[in-house]
Amino acid sequence: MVGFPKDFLWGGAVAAHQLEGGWNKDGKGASIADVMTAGRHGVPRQITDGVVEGYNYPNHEAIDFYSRYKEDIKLFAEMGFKSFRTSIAWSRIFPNGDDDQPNEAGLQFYDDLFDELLKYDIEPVITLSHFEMPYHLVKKYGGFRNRKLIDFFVTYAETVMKRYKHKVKYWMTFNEINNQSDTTHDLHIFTNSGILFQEGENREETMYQAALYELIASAKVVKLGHEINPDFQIGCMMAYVPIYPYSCHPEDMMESVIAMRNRWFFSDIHARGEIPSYIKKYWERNGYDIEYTEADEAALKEGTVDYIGFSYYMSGVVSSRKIEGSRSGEFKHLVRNPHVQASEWGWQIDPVGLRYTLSVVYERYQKPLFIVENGFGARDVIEADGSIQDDYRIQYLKQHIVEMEKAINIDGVELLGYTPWGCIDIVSFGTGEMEKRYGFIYVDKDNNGHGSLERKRKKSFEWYKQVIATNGKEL
Ligand code: BGP
Repeated sequence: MVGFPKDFLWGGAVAAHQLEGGWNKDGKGASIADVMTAGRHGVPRQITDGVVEGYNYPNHEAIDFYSRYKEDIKLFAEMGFKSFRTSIAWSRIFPNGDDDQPNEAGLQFYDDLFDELLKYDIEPVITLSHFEMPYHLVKKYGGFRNRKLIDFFVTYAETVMKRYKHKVKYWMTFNEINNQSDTTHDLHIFTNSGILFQEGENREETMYQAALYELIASAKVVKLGHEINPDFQIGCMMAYVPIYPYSCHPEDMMESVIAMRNRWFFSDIHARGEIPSYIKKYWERNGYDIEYTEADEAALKEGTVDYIGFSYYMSGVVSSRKIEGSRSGEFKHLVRNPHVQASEWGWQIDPVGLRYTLSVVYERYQKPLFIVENGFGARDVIEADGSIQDDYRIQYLKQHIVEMEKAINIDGVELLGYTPWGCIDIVSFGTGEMEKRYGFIYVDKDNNGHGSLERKRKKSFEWYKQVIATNGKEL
């Protein structure tokens, strides 16, 4: 193994709503995440109409990072983190999203948080919106179905980029912006764009309009960020799931190309600065009336990203024909890949797919890449001696790091860093539960919200510390 670049940004990733807690402390307003219930045993999370008194929302307390961040950052520093990805909770800064002035207490919290990271030479890597739009923007404006959201997002981004321009260099705009392309999944359009579908409306047309407004907002923020500090590195953030063809049948190959294109058109716009012809054709063919102006197109062109950030967890398989056991939905016919294992949640474990994704995406955009999420969610068990032997997580991460190294040294990919997801146990996005754990650090809290919140190092803590100390040479 040749190894990693000397300044490779090894670290970990989280999101404000999944770990901070303090959901309404010091002036913070309710966000989208604060009105979502916990899922249970495969039942999807429900979206409540505002905060229902007495309901035990999983994200309200989370793991109380809001008051324990110094203790947690000390643990990240012990592992040797070079970077730490988290998000700024938009509604901590603008409680309603359309407030005339920002909330100073919210701004001060992130000043203190970034100072604590910089004390240990840990580079903050900041997501501007990680499914955390102020809930008021949903109720009053209808989320990103309303063009006004562009200005609200730009004002929020400008406020924090100016405030932290000497503390934060790496930014990204919308977390997994492409996850909303699956319009069969209410949660993703709600968390990404603040949209609650209305009876009888064309869900896909609404999604494309909202997504385009988000992409315009993102481009405006990239341009503005470079004016605030030319050293800023501002990226997009995609959920990349490579979709393989079920067979070498030409129609299966074409189906896999279409499936990936439909979800990756967001990064096409982020990286190239224009609406791709295949999407315009698709809108035309379906009679979608998507509103945008020449000024919007100019904004897209002027606001292309500096790097492509993305999450990688799994790969998928698609068939152009319905076959035994296939599942239809966002893509024509999804099929289980017989060559790979799957997690308890059905996520197909495919380390080689990460190398494939790195190569394909780098060739497509020729921009630096940043893996800002990767990890293995599991029900960790505390042994009789108090230890947590998460060898399965070490195995998963090791296999993916091996493929990353090949992408860099064989395929010539420029990779900025690697921040495994949930570096400390946090609330799962999909389930709203604690027991789908990703962390190097265990947190004593169960699905019912019971526990001391005590932190414990898992076996993977020492393993990852060694990986970082040897810059990826010792896995
Ligand atoms: C991604 C989100 C993260 C994180 C991750 C793991 O979609 O960007 O917020 O939650 O998924 O998902 P889960 O927590 O459902 O296992």
